[in-house]
Amino acid sequence: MDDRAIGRRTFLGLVGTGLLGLFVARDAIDGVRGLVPRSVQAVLPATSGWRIFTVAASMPNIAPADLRLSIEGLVERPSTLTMRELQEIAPRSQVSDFHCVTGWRVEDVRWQGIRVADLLAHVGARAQGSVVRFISAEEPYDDSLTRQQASMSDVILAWQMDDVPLKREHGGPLRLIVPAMYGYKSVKWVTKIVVESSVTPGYWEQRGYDSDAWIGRSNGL
Ligand SMILES: Nc1nc2c(c(=O)[nH]1)N[C@H]1C(S)=C(S)[C@@H](COP(=O)(O)O)O[C@H]1N2
Ligand SMILES: [Mo]
Repeated sequence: MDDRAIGRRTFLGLVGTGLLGLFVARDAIDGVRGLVPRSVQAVLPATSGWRIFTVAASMPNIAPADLRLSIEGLVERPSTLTMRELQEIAPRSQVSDFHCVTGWRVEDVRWQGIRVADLLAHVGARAQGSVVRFISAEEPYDDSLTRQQASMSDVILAWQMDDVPLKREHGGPLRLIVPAMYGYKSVKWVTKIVVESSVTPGYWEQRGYDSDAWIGRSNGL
């Protein structure tokens, strides 16, 4: 059985069994906060502390070998990179905590990926490019960081989590990680990056959340 089959069976299994109950539970919690729409699905894994969030009816299913990351906009060298090409640029490991704005967090997650700053240097991001937008294969999810935020040393595009290839439900093969900000900035299933000169409000910003999603300092709603 290949990875895709496992992924699909796991997902369908979750849909078939516990998801309805979880919808109800989450609607109750989010009703208090009054914001997270019903379209958001949360699947609760047994003990890990993670909740799996998606906004579309099904998760993208991209094998690592099929990944094509395009980087365009205000860059000297617009590029489409394979996973192998991406992994050869400047791989880096880090340990960081992950906080969702709805209150859960996971501590000491081990990530491997590439610093966004290194990737921007690789494609020659231009000085006028003051905003970096990350677009998910899961439409219509996207989010942006200022160039300065994107250049923080722990902002990475990750392909490995806790020593295994990033799982599909966590945004594999490639997701953004922004440890200093709430999880909604950490776009899963990233397939496109655009360097721009002004902000396009992201999926959650269009629904009222702060663009500067600093943990403990942003609106959190
Ligand atoms: N494409 C996509 N990325 C996403 C989301 C999503 O629904 N779709 N949810 C965000 C939110 S609110 C959080 S807290 C984290 C959750 O990561 P996880 O699903 O790996 O637990 O992913 C973020 N990135
Ligand atoms: Mo979140």
